[in-house]
Order: sequence, then structure tokens, then C-alpha cells
Amino acid sequence: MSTIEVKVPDIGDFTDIPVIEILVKPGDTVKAEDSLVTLESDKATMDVPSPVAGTVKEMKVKLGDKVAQGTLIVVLETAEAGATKPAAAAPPSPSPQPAPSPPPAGGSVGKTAAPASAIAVTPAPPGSPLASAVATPAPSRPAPAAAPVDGDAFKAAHASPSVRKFARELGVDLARVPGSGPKSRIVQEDVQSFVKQMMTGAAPASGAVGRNVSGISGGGALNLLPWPTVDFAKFGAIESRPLSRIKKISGANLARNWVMIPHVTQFDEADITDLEAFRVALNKENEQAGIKVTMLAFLIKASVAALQKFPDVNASLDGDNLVLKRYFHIGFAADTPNGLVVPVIRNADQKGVLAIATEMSALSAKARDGKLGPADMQGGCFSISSLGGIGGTAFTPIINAPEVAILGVSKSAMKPVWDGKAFAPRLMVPLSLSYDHRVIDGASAARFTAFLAKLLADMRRVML
Ligand code: CAO
Repeated sequence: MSTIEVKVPDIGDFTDIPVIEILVKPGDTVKAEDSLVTLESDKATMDVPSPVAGTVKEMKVKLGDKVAQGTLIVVLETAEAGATKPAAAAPPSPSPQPAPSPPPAGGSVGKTAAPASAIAVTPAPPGSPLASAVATPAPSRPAPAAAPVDGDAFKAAHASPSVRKFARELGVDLARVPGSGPKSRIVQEDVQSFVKQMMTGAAPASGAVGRNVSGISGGGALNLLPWPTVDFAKFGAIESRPLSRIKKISGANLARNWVMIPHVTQFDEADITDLEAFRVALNKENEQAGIKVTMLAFLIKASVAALQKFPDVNASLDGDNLVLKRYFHIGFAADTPNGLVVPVIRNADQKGVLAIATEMSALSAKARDGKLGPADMQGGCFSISSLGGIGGTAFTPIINAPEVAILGVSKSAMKPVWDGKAFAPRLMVPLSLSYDHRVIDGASAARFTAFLAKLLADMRRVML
């Protein structure tokens, strides 16, 4: 075992070059060519590589120290014979400084501000599984982060060669990573937190969307702060459990829909006293046949009638156009052990309540078994999310893009309702309609839910 002293190699005429990153610490094992420290001149950022394999015995520089050719950086312990003399590191690998970039729109928000062309949340093309359902099992798992879009953007990012290598290994486009180092330099932690944000769907979205489905293309980055990185174990015992594939896909979709659609939720109540009595009677009649009609089947039928009366709710935005659908495919959120999925009942306008109930029960079973195919979840026009079987008085569901509205249903309860002369006990079901305010005005939404409530109070009206 011998020791060698690693010194700054010939870096030209530069002196007083600051050490901007320390990449190793005493006790670390390094291979020949592994980066030890990063230096930054006015013109370039460069990593100083280790000349040999060994173990770091002592660091001779610290962050911010100014160095020049010959400055001692690290003492290494190495098994290599003949490595007893001081060694100059191999020539460093420089990387160019980026051209100064314009300040982010809306003023600077400090060193964590994303560049103007930062992280893009690219919607899946309409019709693809990701676009048409909150969660659709895709054939392959989603990439953790966007792949580099072009080599030039990658080169222009301000990062040391080791950080570039790290980003390349993870498939991260450095042009999309906000740098938190001096002069907005991207450090390893920035790449790590970017990947974490992409995985959790929390990455800040930019207007650089692939297609103007949302109508906000070119809207600029949100300039959000990076997701907080906390060492939870410091505060108590923890267990880390990977998210299911469905959760990862639906999480990314929900996050996109939440940030890109201006949601408003309209609350209402429907008197389902008579409908519930009818449902119970119907289920008694169909006991032998094994068909169970749930309130959701009636809600689907009533929603179709409301969509027929309010065609703007049965629509999708396509840039400056509203695409009005002449078909009525209704999605319903189903809770499965692996996460939320939204199977679709096709042509619900052409089906009776019994047929809808039977299909819903088959699709729910398929969903629970994880056997839904992409075709089972595509083409939805409007979604219903019912938590009525569980509880709650209201909630604000997230719109399932590219749809423009979603109906939330909470638990029905007996309430005293004034009938003009006295209070009467009525079974009331809470409705929560979240709608895209770019497409639907508040008055239309209120009319839609009032009409829906009227239909549920007397389902005969569905036939009118
Ligand atoms: N009020 C009161 N009771 C209700 C009700 C309501 N609005 N809706 C359903 N119920 C009752 C049903 O009548 C049934 O009672 P019985 O067994 O006594 O008849 C019980 O609750 C269970 O209903 P269900 O859940 O089996 O049937 P459903 O048609 O209401 O729902 C499905 C089916 C697939 C939607 C449901 O299983 C499910 O997954 N719900 C969760 C959806 C979800 O997670 N939404 C949130 C999305 S956002 O994260």
C-alpha cells in the first residue's frame, strides 16, 4: 500500500480557480478517471479525475478554495506499485459555460428558478391510453424523466462533467433541470430532486406542451420551488414503499390535469327517496338473475340525459375548438388494490339501467383483478366518481382530461326537507360537479346539476 498526492494538472494559464464541487470524501474508493473535484473558470467547468484507483485518505481542498496548476487536492492510498511519487491528475475534462439565459418570465424567483424552457409536462396524445383515462396500464413503465430532447440543449446546461454523466445515466435532459448552484449551476442533488419530482408527478409544468390540447401552450414555466427533500428517518422510524405502476401513471395524469385545467366545483343535492325505493324493489325482482343495480347505474343513465341537454359538457378542448361528441361513453372511477382506474361504459345512451349495472359489475371485477385492457378505458366523454358507498358529504374530483367535467357522488342521507308546508324526511344524495371553467360557465354548471337532480328525483324525466 502506498500513498500518492494528486495535484491539479496543467489547466493552462488559469490561476485562482475556485473549487465548486467536492465529489469524494475520506474513505471513498475511487477508480482511475473517477472525478475528484470540480473547478470552474470563467470559460469552463472541469472535473479533476483520479490518475489511479485507490482510497481517499485525505482531502487537501475544500469548497470555495482557489487553486492553480500543482495545487495538492487529495491524498490517495493505492495498492499500485510505483505510485509513491506525487502525481498530477490527468488533464481535466472541460465543459462549456452556457450562454447567459434570459431571466424567467415574471421576474427572478431566486436561484431555484427554472429556465424559461424548463420542465415540460407533455400530455399523451389524445386517444392514447394515458390521455383517455386517469390510469391506464401502459405496455411499458413510464420513463422516470424526459429523455434529452436535443444534444445542444444538453451541452448548454451548466453542469460539471460528473453531473452530466449522472444525468445521462438517468436519461435526464439537463436543459430541464433548474440549477441551485452558483450561477445556476446544476449539481447532483438538482438532478436527483428533478427525477423525484417527475416520479411523483410534482415536477413544475411548463407551457412547452406537445400539443395544444389544454389551450395553454406557450404559457411559460410555473417557476415552482423544487420539491422539498427531507431525510424523514431523522425524525423517526420510516418504511419506504414503491408506488404501484397504476399509482405512478394516474398520479402523473392527475397532477397534469390539476395544474392545467382551471377547476371549479359546483355542489348540489338530489332527492333520491323514490329512486332508492325503486332500486331496492328492482334488486328484489332481479335477485334470481343475480343482477344488482347500484345507484351509480342510475347516475350514469341520468348523466347521459343531462349531457344530451347540455352538449358543451360532453366535449373536449382542442386548441381554440370545442369538440362536441355525439356519442355518450361514461367512465366511472373504480377503486382497486393497485390504485384508481376509470373503465368506460360505451354508448350508455343506448343501454338500459340493468345492462349498465351488469356491465359495470363486470368491468369493476376486471379492474380489481388488474385485467382491464386499454380499450376498456378509452374514449370516455364524462366521468363519475362515487364515494357514496364509503361516506363523506362532498369532495372536489379532478377532471379526467381531455374531458371537461366530472361528477362526484357522496353518501346519501335522510334529511328534513321543507315541502312548502312541513319538513319531510327525504333521502338526499350530494353531488359535486368539477368543471373546466374555460369551457363551462358557472351558470351552465349550476343548470346542469339542477337538471341532474331533477332527473334523479323523478327518473321518468329521462325518457322525455
Ligand atoms: N349513498 C349511500 N349509499 C351508497 C351510495 C350513495 N351515494 N352509493 C352506493 N351506496 C351503497 C350501495 O347501495 C351499496 O350498499 P348495499 O350493498 O347495501 O346495496 C354499498 O354502498 C356499496 O356500493 P358499491 O360500492 O358496491 O357500488 P357502487 O355502484 O356505488 O360503486 C364502484 C361501484 C366501482 C364505483 C365502487 O366499488 C368504487 O370503486 N368506488 C370508489 C370510487 C373512487 O375511488 N372514487 C374516488 C376517485 S378520486 O380518488
